[in-house]
Amino acid sequence: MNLSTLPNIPWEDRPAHSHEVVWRYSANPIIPRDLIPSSNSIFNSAVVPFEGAFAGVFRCDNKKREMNLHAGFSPDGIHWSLENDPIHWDCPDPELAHFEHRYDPRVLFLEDRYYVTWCNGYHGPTIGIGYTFDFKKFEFLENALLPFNRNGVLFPRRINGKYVMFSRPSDNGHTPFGDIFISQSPDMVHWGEHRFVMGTKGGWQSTKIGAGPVPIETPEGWLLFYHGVLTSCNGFVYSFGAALLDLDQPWKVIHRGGSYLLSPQTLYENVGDVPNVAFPCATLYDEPTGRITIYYGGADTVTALAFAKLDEVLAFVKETDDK
Ligand code: BMA
Repeated sequence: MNLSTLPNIPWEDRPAHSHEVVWRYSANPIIPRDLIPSSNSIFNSAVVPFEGAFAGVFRCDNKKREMNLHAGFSPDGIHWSLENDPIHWDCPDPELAHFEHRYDPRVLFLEDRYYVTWCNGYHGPTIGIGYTFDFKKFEFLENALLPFNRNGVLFPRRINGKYVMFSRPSDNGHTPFGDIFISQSPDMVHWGEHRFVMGTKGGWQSTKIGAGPVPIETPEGWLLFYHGVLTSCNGFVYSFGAALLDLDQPWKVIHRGGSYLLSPQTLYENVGDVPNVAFPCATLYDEPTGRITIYYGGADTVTALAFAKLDEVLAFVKETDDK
């Protein structure tokens, strides 16, 4: 088996005093809200290895407070240059050019191209799917599902011949509920065979949950980082945890961590346009070392990094299992 090798991903060892399974980068946040002239905030964004370096799709809310997606490039995954103008999507059907909002992108390389999924405004939020080969020219494929839906996240390969995607049916507002489902497709356009994966639980994940980064394939199952929301006296609190799903039938949960892995506890997670949010949208994984780099949005304002080791996350979901 070929190991997926990414020796150049951002990395920092766990601080000596820390017992955390997921620990933060000491120089967080890596992307400030005003990195480009047009931005009010840059957060909940996704990155992939690209041409020996890194590329990504970034959620930038502009100074009109429109939510849109921008392409970006980085030599090291930490220092980013972002396009000041949003991505232009080529749409074969002009109906798809309808713009309400685009946010919370996920990106992955699948078969021969980089696919992007995001929360796309089409008479309410739903899941948009598009692709690019070079992060310069982007093609809109389809709205995968009916509104209202969010957190569309593709698996990085076909399973039993089909493309597979997580999503989280929702409402048209700041949804006070939400469980994770899977849908399947023969062609990336027509989606069906929907299956329930998992729902809310107590505490940090009691209001709603949603898939985070593209899942990581391990010999033991698909490792999914997902966000969980608690409703406090002061509003929603977004943390994230992890679960392990069956390789062939990924709607079957093998283990589900009972505690969060990271909850908003630092200034850049607690203070911003939406306080108390840590929202992961991407990971980079180096299989030989087991290193995982997690990209997450802080307080709907900035982009931050956290780190973990695969074996420790797997041990965590088993030891704290609350399936
Ligand atoms: C969700 C999404 C996320 C955001 C979160 C907290 O509904 O809009 O982009 O981070 O709310 O505001």
